[in-house]
Amino acid sequence: MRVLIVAANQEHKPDPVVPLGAAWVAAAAEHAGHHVRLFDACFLGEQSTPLLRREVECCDPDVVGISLRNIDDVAWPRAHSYLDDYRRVVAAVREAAPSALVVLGGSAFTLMPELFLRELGADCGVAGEGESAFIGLLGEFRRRGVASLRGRVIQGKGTIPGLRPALHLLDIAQYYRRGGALNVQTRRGCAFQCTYCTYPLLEGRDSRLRDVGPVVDEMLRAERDHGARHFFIVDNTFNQPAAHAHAFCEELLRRGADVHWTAYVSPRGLTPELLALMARAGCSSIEFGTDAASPDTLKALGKSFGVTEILLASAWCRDAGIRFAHSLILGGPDETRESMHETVRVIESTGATAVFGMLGVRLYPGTALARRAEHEGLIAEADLGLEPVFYISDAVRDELEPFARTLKRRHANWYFPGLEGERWVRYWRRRRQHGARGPLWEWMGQPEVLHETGN
Ligand code: B12
Repeated sequence: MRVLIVAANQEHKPDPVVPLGAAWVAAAAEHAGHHVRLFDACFLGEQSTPLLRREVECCDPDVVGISLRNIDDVAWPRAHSYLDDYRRVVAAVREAAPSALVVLGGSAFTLMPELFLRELGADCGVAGEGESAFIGLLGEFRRRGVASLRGRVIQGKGTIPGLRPALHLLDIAQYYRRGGALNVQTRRGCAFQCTYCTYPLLEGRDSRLRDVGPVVDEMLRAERDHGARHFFIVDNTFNQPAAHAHAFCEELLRRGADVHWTAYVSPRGLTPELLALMARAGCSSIEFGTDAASPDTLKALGKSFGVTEILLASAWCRDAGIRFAHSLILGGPDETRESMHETVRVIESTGATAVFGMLGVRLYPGTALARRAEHEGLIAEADLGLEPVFYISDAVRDELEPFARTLKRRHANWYFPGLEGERWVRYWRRRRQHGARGPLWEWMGQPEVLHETGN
């Protein structure tokens, strides 16, 4: 069959990111013998809708799979929703190919599948891991047509051994030039119990590891074909299980890979030995999903580590020469003025290269925090819709934004997505044009950067 995969994401903040999920699903369909094309909206701006319409008209697909990555940017108090973009995508597809089967998938879709199906008027969708499920769905469509699929949400589970993301269908060179890194996945699954977090809902709780050989092959192939030497490891937690992280680093060293990479790391179970090994294997920076650094808020967020681990992990990064960022959630459950100040004091003391501050917590159905919000009378879990609703502790509601603005003035390397204008974007774009690679926050604290961005 003729299959068109549409990667609908157009967000460029903090960087344009390769639509890896769409590329995996496209690879699965190719592997099953279908004729596959991939339409990527990322760099097309306002032209994307007419171009998509033309693409659909000309390739006349039997099935159009649309990958929805983000629902919104989670950036209180100025959260931006991507829903209108998605409406335009589906409308263009429907107009140009009225009889094609329209299938939704991706992380945004997985979080609220029924709502997306209804809101966008698609035929059906795959929630979760897409590869095997999408092929199964194509088979069913071929055998029985649309009737048995209409309105269905299929729970995806399982990938195809040996499959590689279909990067040849994407403009990888442009992603590397404008995004500064390519992305790679070494494992799926999250067993942590953070009360607000969607990762177990998206990826499942059980850990599925890729063989490290093919992962490193993928990186070296990107280097050979596109000169790419900077990578972002998209694993929700790179160092769980630690043995896999060790194996990945050993493989990079064994193959003599001369690459730089960034990963999400948890302070939980981290050791100075692993950090030193990561540094030798090219890890240049780490993002910690720290969230808070006061015992009460860490507990309310269900974090699996304490303040001591945060301080140790930071000190070990400094020793290993790895730049590191702490990502914080201020104003979430059980937050008080005291706990907020405590978090800030601890994080200031870590000497982090950068700090990202999210304000309040976006609520998702299926999380412990959504149940708590219902219990507290904020909103019924069933009423959580596509427009973002944030949990903000009453004790700090009024002072949250002014406090964050004070922090932003005090620290030029603290970044609050909900409070930023276009200053950093302009600066980052300039750096990329001059060939800067890797995450741009790696430079955030440096004097010349502060000067240039007008802090
Ligand atoms: C790594 C990551 C990042 C990195 C990306 C780095 C990089 N170079 O790639 C960084 C830090 C830059 C980042 C930024 C942002 N992120 Co982010 N990120 C993630 C994370 C942890 C993994 C994404 C990933 O690559 N997964 C691996 C791929 C292979 O999986 P996948 O895309 O889900 O695809 C699978 C399935 O979804 C499905 N599928 C996908 N497409 C399709 C299509 C069809 C037809 C089918 C059938 C199936 C299917 O099959 C695929 C393979 O199994 C997810 C959370 C998570 N655990 O998924 C959040 C996540 C995607 N991010 C999210 C958000 C909000 C953002 C930001 C907007 C935050 C911000 N304000 O800055 C930005 C947007 C950036 C952008 N340009 O779009 C949200 C999106 C949901 C939401 N609330 O809207 C997520 C889900 C986290 C969350 N809060 O729940 N992110």
